[in-house]
Amino acid sequence: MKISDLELRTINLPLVRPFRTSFGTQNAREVAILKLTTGDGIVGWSECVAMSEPLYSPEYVAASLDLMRRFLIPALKVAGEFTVQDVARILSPYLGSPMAKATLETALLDAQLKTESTSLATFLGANKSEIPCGVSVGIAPTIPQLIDEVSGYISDGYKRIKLKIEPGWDLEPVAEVRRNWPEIPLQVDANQAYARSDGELLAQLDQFDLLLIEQPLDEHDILGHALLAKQVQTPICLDESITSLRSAEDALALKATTVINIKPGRVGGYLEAVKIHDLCLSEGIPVWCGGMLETGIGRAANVALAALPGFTLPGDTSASSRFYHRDITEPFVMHDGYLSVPQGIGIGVTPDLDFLESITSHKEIIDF
Ligand code: SMG
Ligand code: MG
Repeated sequence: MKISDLELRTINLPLVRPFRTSFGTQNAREVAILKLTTGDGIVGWSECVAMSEPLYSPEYVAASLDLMRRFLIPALKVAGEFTVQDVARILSPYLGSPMAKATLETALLDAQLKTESTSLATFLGANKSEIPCGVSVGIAPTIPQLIDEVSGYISDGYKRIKLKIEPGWDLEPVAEVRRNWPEIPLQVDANQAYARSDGELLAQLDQFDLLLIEQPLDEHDILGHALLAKQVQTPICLDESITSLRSAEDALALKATTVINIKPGRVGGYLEAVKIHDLCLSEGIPVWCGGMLETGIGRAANVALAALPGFTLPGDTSASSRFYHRDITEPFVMHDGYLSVPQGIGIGVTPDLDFLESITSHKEIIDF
């Protein structure tokens, strides 16, 4: 494949309600969107999952854009003609920034699959045409407000609830949700907010029959997670710590995690995500697809990934309406708690260009 030009843009979408996690509150989603045109005029789309600020990960929107512009895109220009399988290797001299790398690889993948008339789901190895959906619920101002929000999601049909927790917002909200819905599959996500010394506190979550505790400790604290896993009965699931196949292998070997949250952007793209899936499938480790408040572009690709056989737990693959009044693609609408896997070629969706233009704050075209 030969690239003719790339269009990088930044858009801003308001959230339907503030989303509070242990590291901050978000009221809107700033997203970098990439449009890639090949020499044959085939267009590929992708989005960068980096957030506006380096709070979830070291990467953030402006940094990803800078890296793409300054290093990654020039490296692709030098490479000239290549396939999507070559992209990670071409970009590998530049350290870190898996989200920027995933953005480039995914747009190329969309374009390449369009030329091959194949859907992303088929290409990745999906064996389902619909996937069960979970929803991630932010830290609420009060417990009654949390119960109200969860109640809405349960009426919407969500199959699994994930509660964001932090010190001071853990045992009580989890107890109340569990009391109201004794049977609902429930899990929690701390986004690194606890310390190794919090083992006893976290062990008290065992009584609520949770599916897992996601990323309780610092992303670099693999040993801490392994020690914690001996102290709590609830499975530990790593998110931020898993940045590659190798880091997944290490965390599994060290027994720091027994479930993995796979986010393609965090691991450098869908090809690496499939490798982690394959490793976990062969080792009997359940995986699920994480979410980064994606627009329809990223959501389409995530839903395809979540349709692979090893994704045995519902992911943070919610409907467009979970975060957005209006999505940039046809909205993802849930039916009985399931989303349909896009069947079209490539990622299977394209954005509404007029709407995209109306919410664009920055746009640049890079010729090859
Ligand atoms: O897209 O449904 C979604 C968001 C899911 O909680 C979610 N993501 O740590 O898993 C996580 C967070 C990262 C983004 S929080 C701003
Ligand atoms: Mg998480």
